[in-house]
Amino acid sequence: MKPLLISTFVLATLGQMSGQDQSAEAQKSAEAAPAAGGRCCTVLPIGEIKNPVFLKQDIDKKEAELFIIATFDKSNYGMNFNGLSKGEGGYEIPLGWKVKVTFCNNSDVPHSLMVVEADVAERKINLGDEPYFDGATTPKPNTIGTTNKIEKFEFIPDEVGDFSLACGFPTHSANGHRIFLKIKEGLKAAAFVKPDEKKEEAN
Ligand SMILES: [Cu+2]
Repeated sequence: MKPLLISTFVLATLGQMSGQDQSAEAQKSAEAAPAAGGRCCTVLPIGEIKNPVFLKQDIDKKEAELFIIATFDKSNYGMNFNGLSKGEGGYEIPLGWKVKVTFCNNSDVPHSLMVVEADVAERKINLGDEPYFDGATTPKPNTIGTTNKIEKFEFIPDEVGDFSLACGFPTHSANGHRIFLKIKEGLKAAAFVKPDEKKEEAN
């Protein structure tokens, strides 16, 4: 019985390896990603590489500037934005503000960024190429993705609700490559919220 068991195990292992070429590749690339803020440091304000700024805002002008980096670190196999994934953490933006996004992909794996409804981001395998708000996406988010390129876009959310800043590359968002975008009425300022700061920001 023993040799049979061994060969079955080997076959199973081999099958698994060939079937997972892509994710192994993704993982390898994620592991090869530079330290936080590394290759994408040019999208961050000068001097802020060690303590990166993910949000700047002008309350009088009602403008928020978001700096969002795909594969910021190794978490969630690199499928993270600014080190956050699975909708745990993200941005809160007051209704009607202008949102300016600077996006950079810090890995060789294609990633993109688009705004969709939170429940869609969580479930849908292919998010399509139409963002929820006009203009709220990198170019062709579900086909090209972007690799080592800085993309800028802006939009004005005109509806309150729970949205996601999600990676449009097929399967990524459902696998956690998304952070939240909450559009709120009566909010005085925009916020970048990490999971452990949730309570602090809730006011
Ligand atoms: Cu992605």
